[in-house]
Amino acid sequence: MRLVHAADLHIDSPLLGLERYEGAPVEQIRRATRRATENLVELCIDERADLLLLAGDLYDDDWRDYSTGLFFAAQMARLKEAGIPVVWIRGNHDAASKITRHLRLSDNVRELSTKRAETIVYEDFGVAVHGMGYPSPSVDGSLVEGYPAPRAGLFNVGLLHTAVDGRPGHARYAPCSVSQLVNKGYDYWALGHVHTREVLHQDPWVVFPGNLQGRHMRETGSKGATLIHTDGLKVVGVEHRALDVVRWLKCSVDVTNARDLDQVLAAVEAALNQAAQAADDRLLAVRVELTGTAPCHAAIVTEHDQLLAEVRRLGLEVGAFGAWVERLLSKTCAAYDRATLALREDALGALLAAFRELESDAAALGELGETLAEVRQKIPQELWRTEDGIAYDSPELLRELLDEVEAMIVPRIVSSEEVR
Ligand SMILES: [Mn+2]
Repeated sequence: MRLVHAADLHIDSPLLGLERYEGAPVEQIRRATRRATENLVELCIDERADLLLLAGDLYDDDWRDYSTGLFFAAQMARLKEAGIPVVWIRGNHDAASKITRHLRLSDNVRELSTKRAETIVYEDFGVAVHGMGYPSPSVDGSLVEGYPAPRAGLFNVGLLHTAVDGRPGHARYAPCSVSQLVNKGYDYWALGHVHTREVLHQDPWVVFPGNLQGRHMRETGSKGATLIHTDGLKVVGVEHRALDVVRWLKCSVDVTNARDLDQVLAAVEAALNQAAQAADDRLLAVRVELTGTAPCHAAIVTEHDQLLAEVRRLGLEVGAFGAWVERLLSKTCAAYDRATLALREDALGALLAAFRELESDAAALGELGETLAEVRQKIPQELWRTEDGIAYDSPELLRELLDEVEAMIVPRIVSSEEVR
């Protein structure tokens, strides 16, 4: 028997952080969650799955119109055509109280109650699915105790949307422990909610398949569904199948040997091609980070806009579908010896000495912070009054800023023959 387990489809979720620029593959990205859902249906059909399990958050939010529901209904009808049943529960994103529009789905699809845990038995292939959906977006108590006892002689599956005992970045809904799940006596726990794939226990299996399609830079890497192979009541294989159409990733490029921007671009091009290959030529959504002690550090810093446009141009050509370049971060250092330069008895030596003095002098740092606080009153609040806004009174942050400023100024002063 083959079961497919997916969760967190988030159909029609807007992928975040996508700045529009000329040539950017905006349309492919906009449809990504739908195309990943189509891939899920194709996986079920190709693998001749006996059952598709969907563990919540099928929809990202209340539908803007019926298009979202019609899309999903069409996919369910394809599975009906192939004779594949589907069982699903609601999660925090598509809780009963949240979704105001409704569409009837084909009769191969069953939704488990949001009032109490219940069981659906598939006699023809010997599976009992137990589960309960979210009536409202926040379910703070544990649901596991209310789940029915396993049915003897059947393969028992628990369908549950939960953060288990807590996962970073995920609201702590329907908390429970892994041992609680294991002790329930089911053969497989098909979980949803956490977007990173994770196998929490084997035999019995407790699995987060991860979401179907990454939605922003914190959801990098391969995304998809879990395919379960069983032999009677025994699980003989559990495998991840990639179904995403846009692959988010951070691409770090070491440009230690780059003497000019042409060489930087050659290194970026090679890295992007490698990344596209590793992603089986999917469309990439990529953050490029330049690292290393680069002889052309000054050009990287001063020509940032030009370099970003060039990297985006490279992105248009990479792999079969190209790459959308989210950001270009320059974390390179200048190839000069700070200690030697600081010993010089000229303006540059004095400047470096001043930087060093400032960094180690708490009172001077405080004064600098006060000066910057005055500047702060002249800039819009949203630039600093946020969680990752600039805290001018933090000595660590001021030291970091000084390092950045030094890395910007010094390479411009040191003549090219002095840069080693
Ligand atoms: Mn969720």
